[in-house]
Amino acid sequence: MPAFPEINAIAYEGPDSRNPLAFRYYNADEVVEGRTMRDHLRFSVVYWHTFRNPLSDPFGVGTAVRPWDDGTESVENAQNRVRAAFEFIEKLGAPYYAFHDRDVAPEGATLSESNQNLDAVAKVLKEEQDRSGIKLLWGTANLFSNRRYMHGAATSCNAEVYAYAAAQVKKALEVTHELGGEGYTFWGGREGYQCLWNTNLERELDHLGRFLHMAVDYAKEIGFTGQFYIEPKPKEPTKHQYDSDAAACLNFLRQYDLLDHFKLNLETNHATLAGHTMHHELEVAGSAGALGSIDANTGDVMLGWDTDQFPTDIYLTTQCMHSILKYGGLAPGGVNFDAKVRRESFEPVDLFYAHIGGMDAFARGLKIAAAMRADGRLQGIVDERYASWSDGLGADIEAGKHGLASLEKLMLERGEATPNASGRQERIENLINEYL
Ligand code: XLS
Ligand code: NI
Ligand code: NI
Repeated sequence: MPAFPEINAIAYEGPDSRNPLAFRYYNADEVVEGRTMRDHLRFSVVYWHTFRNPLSDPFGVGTAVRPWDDGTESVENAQNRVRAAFEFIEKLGAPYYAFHDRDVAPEGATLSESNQNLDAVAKVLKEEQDRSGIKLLWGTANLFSNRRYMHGAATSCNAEVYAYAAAQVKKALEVTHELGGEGYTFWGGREGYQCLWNTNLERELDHLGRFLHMAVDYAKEIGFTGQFYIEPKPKEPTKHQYDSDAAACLNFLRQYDLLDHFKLNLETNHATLAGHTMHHELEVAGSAGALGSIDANTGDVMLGWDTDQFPTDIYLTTQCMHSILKYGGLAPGGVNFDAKVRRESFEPVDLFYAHIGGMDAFARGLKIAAAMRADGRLQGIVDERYASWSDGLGADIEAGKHGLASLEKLMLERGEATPNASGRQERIENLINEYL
């Protein structure tokens, strides 16, 4: 029995379409800057929000209606859910998905039972991948929901919990590898602190560094060559998470000699929780050569938490795609919709509306960013702003031909530095609006 019997494959119908179950901008085969939209955007559906989130909140129970799900924690239900999930992803036309170990399979009474459950469900994931051609963007382990992880996992004060987390990551890596996963993500669920008085910060960070090295070593051992990611987030559920933003992650990776093995998976709502824009995070990661993948969502300006809404703001998606094109694209990463429908949007069809909207918003962002780059006016303003670095003095400084003394000598002769270029912010902001 199909899970979505009334819904056919979502087609591209163009901007004039009034069909809410069609794409108006995402045209998978359309070529932009020499690559298809499919290959630029590499859309991915997340298993946790789309198939496991009951749409509860701290004040109320779940509201989601999911006719294919019998509500039990049985392996059989988990296997049936996989078939529903792949029907959804296939009808949507997204080439990828992502999961946590505990989203796809129920946790058992012991670690070995949990591993067996995961194997039983991974078998169906593999069948469905082979049947549909849908691929795994990245896998991850849920090291935050279970009670044992109350103090964190790789930064827990309890060595036995650390060992359990290591075992869980080992298994999740094996399953990700078996399923041909193109990446593996570490999001620091509870890796942080609630209270500094009881926390040995130095020790916790050392443990985390060691943990990630163990994952890198084990990946090598089993021949997993996918990309490792760290996903920054400043807080929630902890008061402070160690991977607080892109800059903090880069510093951590550098300190523990992990930068060769990791890139960043940036999430919009995490950026804003950190007091940054997504644009900022993308530029920080991109300029360090560490832009890996994105968790595409958005927050709500009126709500201060990780609301994980679907992105529909064209200005935001244009900023994202402009930075992504600038730094050479996302592959093997992708645009992963780590987003959930609102609690009031409880019907199955809402999952389609949500993803279609996000995909169209990113397709538009891509086209606008590509048009801005082709037209070159923005780049022209930036080039002009930095013109003094292209030859003469600036080029000599960049080439390392100067020290403080030679620069002092020069400026004593010249007497004053003259401002030579306006920032042109307002002109640029007007220019961007021309494309929208
Ligand atoms: C939570 C994170 C999480 C990661 C995967 O805020 O976004 O969903 O993406 O563990
Ligand atoms: Ni995320
Ligand atoms: Ni999040």
